[in-house]
Amino acid sequence: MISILKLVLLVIFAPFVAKVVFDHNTNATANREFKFKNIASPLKDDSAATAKLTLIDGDLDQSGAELSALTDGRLPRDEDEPGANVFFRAGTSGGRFRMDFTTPIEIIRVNTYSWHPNTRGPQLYKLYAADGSDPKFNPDPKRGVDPATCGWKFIALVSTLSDKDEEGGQYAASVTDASGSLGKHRYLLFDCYVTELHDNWGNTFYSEIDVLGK
Ligand SMILES: [Ca+2]
Repeated sequence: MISILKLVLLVIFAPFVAKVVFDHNTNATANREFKFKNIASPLKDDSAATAKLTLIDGDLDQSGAELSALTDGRLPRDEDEPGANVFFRAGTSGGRFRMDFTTPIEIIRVNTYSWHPNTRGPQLYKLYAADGSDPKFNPDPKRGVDPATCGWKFIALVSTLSDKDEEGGQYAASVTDASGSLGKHRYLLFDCYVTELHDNWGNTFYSEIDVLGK
């Protein structure tokens, strides 16, 4: 009896921990279809396709694409195609952007795809979500403001970085939850970081973001 109660309490009060997995195609195996061994290729008609993207902080690189390229279902055709990827300006330390579904939706999965032959291939970002109902909700928290203090829920730290030298290629990261749902949210916040500080080329070439709703 006691153990059942304990279990129930554990389930009720268990901290929310999302599951993050990622897949990597080396430069030799990268392909135009973004076909991976364990993660599905990008979709055209997912919930992100009709979402509105807004820059919150940081500067996008002028040689890169507009934020809308992240959700248009179109993929870069080459390993170094700036105009088909979204990335923060060279020499800066990333930034933040928001995805708005207009109305709360049950989110099952968030997939992010990137492609570059070296240090701008891997991904490093924090993912937050919000339904917008918190009276303290700030839709535009700039760097220096912890989104968790203004109505956002921290979902996951996504890092595809490894100790191996081989950094370039295609990456797919996938965020899910063991319960089957990441929750009901209207907004996602992507807080993007550079993958290295050795030079000015650490901002990821993000190619596509897919959001699977219920
Ligand atoms: Ca898509």
